[in-house]
Amino acid sequence: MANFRLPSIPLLLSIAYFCASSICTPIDSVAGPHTVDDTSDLLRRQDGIFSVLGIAGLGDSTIYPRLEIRDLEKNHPDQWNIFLLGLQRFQAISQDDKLSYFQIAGIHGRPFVPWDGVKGDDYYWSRYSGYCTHDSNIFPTWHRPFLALFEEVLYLNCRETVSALPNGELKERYLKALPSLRLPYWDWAAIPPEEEGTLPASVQAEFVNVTMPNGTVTITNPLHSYKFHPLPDWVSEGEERWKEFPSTVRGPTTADKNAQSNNTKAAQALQENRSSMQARVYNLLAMQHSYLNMSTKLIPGDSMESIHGTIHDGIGQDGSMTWLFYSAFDPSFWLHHCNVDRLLAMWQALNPDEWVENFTTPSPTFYSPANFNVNGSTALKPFHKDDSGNFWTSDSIRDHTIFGYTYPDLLDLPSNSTRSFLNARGVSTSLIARVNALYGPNASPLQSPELRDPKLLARGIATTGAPHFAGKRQYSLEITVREFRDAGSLSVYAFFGSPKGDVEGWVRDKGFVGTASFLGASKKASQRAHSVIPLTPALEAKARSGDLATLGEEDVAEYLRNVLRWRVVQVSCGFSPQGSRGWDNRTDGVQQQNVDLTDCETEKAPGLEVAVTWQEIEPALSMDEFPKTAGEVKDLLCADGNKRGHFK
Ligand SMILES: *[C@@H]1O[C@H](CO)[C@@H](O)[C@H](O)[C@H]1NC(C)=O
Ligand SMILES: *[C@@H]1O[C@H](CO)[C@@H](O)[C@H](O)[C@H]1NC(C)=O
Ligand SMILES: *[C@@H]1O[C@H](CO)[C@@H](O)[C@H](O)[C@H]1NC(C)=O
Ligand SMILES: *[C@@H]1O[C@H](CO)[C@@H](O)[C@H](O)[C@H]1NC(C)=O
Ligand SMILES: *[C@@H]1O[C@H](CO)[C@@H](O)[C@H](O)[C@H]1NC(C)=O
Ligand SMILES: *[C@@H]1O[C@H](CO)[C@@H](O)[C@H](O)[C@H]1NC(C)=O
Ligand SMILES: *[C@@H]1O[C@H](CO)[C@@H](O)[C@H](O)[C@H]1NC(C)=O
Ligand SMILES: *[C@@H]1O[C@H](CO)[C@@H](O)[C@H](O)[C@H]1NC(C)=O
Ligand SMILES: *[C@@H]1O[C@H](CO)[C@@H](O)[C@H](O)[C@H]1NC(C)=O
Ligand SMILES: [Cu+2]
Repeated sequence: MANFRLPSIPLLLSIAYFCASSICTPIDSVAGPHTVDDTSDLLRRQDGIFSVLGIAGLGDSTIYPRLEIRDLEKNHPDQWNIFLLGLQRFQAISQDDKLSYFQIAGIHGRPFVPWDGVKGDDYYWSRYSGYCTHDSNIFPTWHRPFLALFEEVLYLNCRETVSALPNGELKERYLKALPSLRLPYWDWAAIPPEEEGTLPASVQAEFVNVTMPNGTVTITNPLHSYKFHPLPDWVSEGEERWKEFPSTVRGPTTADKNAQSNNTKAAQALQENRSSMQARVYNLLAMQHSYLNMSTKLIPGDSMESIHGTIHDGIGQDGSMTWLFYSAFDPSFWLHHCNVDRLLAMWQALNPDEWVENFTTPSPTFYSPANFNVNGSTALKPFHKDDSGNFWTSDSIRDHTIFGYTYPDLLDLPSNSTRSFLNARGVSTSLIARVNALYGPNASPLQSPELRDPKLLARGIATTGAPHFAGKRQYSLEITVREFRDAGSLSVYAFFGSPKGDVEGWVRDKGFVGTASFLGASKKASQRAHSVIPLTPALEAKARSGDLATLGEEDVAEYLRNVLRWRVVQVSCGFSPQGSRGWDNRTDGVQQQNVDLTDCETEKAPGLEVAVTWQEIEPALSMDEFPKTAGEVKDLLCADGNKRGHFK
């Protein structure tokens, strides 16, 4: 890696150099005097190729952990303050600048323009896609250098913010805190700390307090939204509201420029669905040992991509995060994807021999056509690895620590080698215990170790979402759709018993079992996509309460035939100003937002298939073990081409 690194220059000097580049647009509370010196390394990198090196490329290659956002806020207040101030500064940079928040976020979806000079090939799709890779086994790996780029430029902004402070005690403290600052992750699957919800308050608040040399200053919270400056003239897909929204929005209250975020709505959705997400994360880490199957929703069964899509939908609530094209502008995108990268790193440590292999990815991107063959050495564009124009590949980012970060879950594992691949046997034992503690059937609330207390641990056991496998069976509701992009997201809800009322109240319905979402994306391309709603925890609860005689497959089949109901909800196909007031009930189980559907080119839930599968499981006998799958996944109930919302 040494040849990729910039020369190590003393911090203050490098700040001055950094300042010379045009990315130093002064902004309100953190503005300071800047000197101009066009020999800046960063300026050079900006004009030529920007090699994505992560924070490790900025002169100090020490590996520090990315922390959970609540841990950062509570236990590392100096880093927390610097993070907020640096993010505020980053967001204020002119949208004309290659290293602006706008342009870096814009790599993912809109505005569909080249970044760092990496052109799309000259085919149709470049006009309808960003660079982000979905529907692919390189979905998890493409986002790794993307995050490293964001983290590096965020860090540069943090560094500049600190350097602009007047000399004094606080500046000294911030200078000390800076080197260990990394992008935080948001763990949306773990049981949140007591008195906190799944969506951290710090992500919802419109304003936030930061400590400045003159005392506490209240600033606009850069985690709440990104405010476009100016708002681009989006070419929207029949959705005029994007041309109006002045900032990113979650659960937009209107379809015009007055739209506000309804973070309460997003927080509720995430809260009510959390235990289902815990079970999905647990099943993926504990029992999915194939890289391909883990990575993409194109393979039957649950996947990182599917799980991640459900969270996009949960926080988006038909706002920015719900749409691939606009999602990366919402600051929560970075916290969410940081967690996805963390889950990938954990999965890798648990399955060190599994990795990207040849695959044909059906969905085109800005730089790749439909049915593109990818493998471990496929370039992850537009992320340059060096000044000669080489790109990062899945193989070359396999070890995440090259970018100067790791995750707390991977620290102090039995093997003390942090840079090389971890010894499978040694690592697993300890990492398995950590995964069990966070996501397993006896999980405890998310806390930094020093905050753990027995009261909270006891609460964790009562609110767990992961299966115990007492019945030695895993039951899953497998959902397949032929995604029609351009038509927003599809969500499938499962219940024991028919849900009451309208969709808003469904997650609080006493029979609610779980939900799975498929993200909306670009036009026309369509393929079969898969997701899973775990049924085992809910069935185990029914067996405990006596409603279900046994967890054997005959009893379960009979029970589910009688009680299982599903509903399919389509969001974002146009926008109804009256919100979700206009849902109609269809006999086929598809609930449709009651809006003009002329922009949607396909039928309403194409190719929907719903099935219950089961598999034998050997339960874990200790915290150092995972449950093991035994034998094939078998079908229990199927409803192919039958969209009535139940099996009977
Ligand atoms: C502290 O300084 C900032 C500008 O750096 C200013 O916006 C803020 O009002 C000041 N706060 C107090 C309490 O003086
Ligand atoms: C900021 O701090 C002030 C004074 O401590 C407090 O009144 C206010 O509620 C805080 N604001 C936020 C957004 O936390
Ligand atoms: C926000 O969402 C909540 C929960 O869905 C709802 O009760 C509330 O009325 C909404 N607020 C606004 C301003 O739309
Ligand atoms: C991956 O998924 C495919 C399709 O469902 C299945 O046939 C295969 O057994 C799975 N592989 C593993 C290792 O789980
Ligand atoms: C949870 O439920 C809400 C409905 O309240 C839904 O919009 C959302 O997609 C679901 N999933 C998540 C992860 O929040
Ligand atoms: C991937 O395809 C290449 C040829 O395109 C072949 O040489 C290689 O063996 C394949 N690898 C796997 C794992 O199938
Ligand atoms: C890997 O994929 C790239 C395109 O994504 C292709 O050019 C290359 O030939 C592939 N390599 C192998 C060994 O298949
Ligand atoms: C860590 O590694 C070093 C050398 O790589 C070795 O000397 C040391 O004993 C190891 N420590 C532990 C606790 O394994
Ligand atoms: C839809 O069904 C629910 C109960 O299942 C009922 O309360 C509601 O009025 C129905 N809505 C319409 C528009 O028919
Ligand atoms: Cu995403």
